[in-house]
Amino acid sequence: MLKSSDLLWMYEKMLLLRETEEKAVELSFKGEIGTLLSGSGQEAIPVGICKNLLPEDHYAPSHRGISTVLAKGGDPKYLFAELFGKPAGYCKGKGGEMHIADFKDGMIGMNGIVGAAIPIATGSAFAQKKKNLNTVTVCAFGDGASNQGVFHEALNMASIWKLPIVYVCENNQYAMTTPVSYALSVENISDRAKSYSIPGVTVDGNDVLAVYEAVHEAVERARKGEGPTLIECKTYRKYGHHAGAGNDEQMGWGYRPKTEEAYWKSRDPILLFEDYLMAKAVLTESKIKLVREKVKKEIEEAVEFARKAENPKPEDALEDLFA
Ligand SMILES: Cc1ncc(C[n+]2csc(CCOP(=O)(O)OP(=O)(O)O)c2C)c(N)n1
Repeated sequence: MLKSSDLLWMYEKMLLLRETEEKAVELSFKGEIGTLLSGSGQEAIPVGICKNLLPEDHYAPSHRGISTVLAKGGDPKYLFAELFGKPAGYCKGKGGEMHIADFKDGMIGMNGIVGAAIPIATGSAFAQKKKNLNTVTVCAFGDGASNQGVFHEALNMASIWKLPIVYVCENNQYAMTTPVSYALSVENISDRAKSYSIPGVTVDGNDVLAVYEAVHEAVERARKGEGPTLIECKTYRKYGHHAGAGNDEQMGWGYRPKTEEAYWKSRDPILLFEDYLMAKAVLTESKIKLVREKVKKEIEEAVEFARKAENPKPEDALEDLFA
């Protein structure tokens, strides 16, 4: 049972993630950072996931949503430093927006190759089981990634070995410009769980509490040694495939019906949660204002930290390389 303090933690985290995504889009338009794949609009998923995780649990987010690092306990200062390509960043500025890892917080890494995090996360769960750690790994990926071969191989292996892993599909309805309705052989991505004899569930990915509850059950199952679960979260990305400079509109890609965009805009996960918390008297108008201001300030300070951080040295360019 979640307490008011838990609900407020989730609300503030969602705002922190949103503010980060929106700030990154703004910086990209200004040319201060490069183009990015934004997870704005999908915040309920990483927050619903991470509320269930301990610091020592592992989380492998998808390539979309730089801000997911913050849900697992990351610091916006080092995140923005990474986006600015500065040595103070999580990966010394060499990972950039799609390859952030923060092992200290159990963030085992984003991945620019669609689906590639799925076997990596499965390996993490295998190690956790072999070492009897009683920890779990959560792996998030898109609908497109669930059509990759590694998805099927990994789920099969995780099932036969009863690995402590939760697969979370962030079904935002499109893989670049391909609608999921075209690319999927089954009605729901969670239907695929049947083939691997594991539980599969579809939830409203814009409802942070629905995500939290589904992941809660799956994490408990994993900790008890009962193996993996596949959770599909139906959601929508606020922007096109690319956000900021070089976005889909600038590329001339128009593929999402305006009525569809308007429908999902009306189901913004933060506003839905705000309405719920107001109805439960956990939030008030004045508290909302305070939290929003606090989060904005934290992000402004993080951006300032990143701007002022030392630039990389040319002689360090070849460090950290291996082949
Ligand atoms: C193996 C591979 N193929 C193609 C790409 C190009 N690509 C980058 S993101 C993307 C779409 C991925 O869609 P999905 O898995 O649904 O995630 P979403 O971006 O919608 O969150 C593609 C095809 C890639 N990065 N890696």
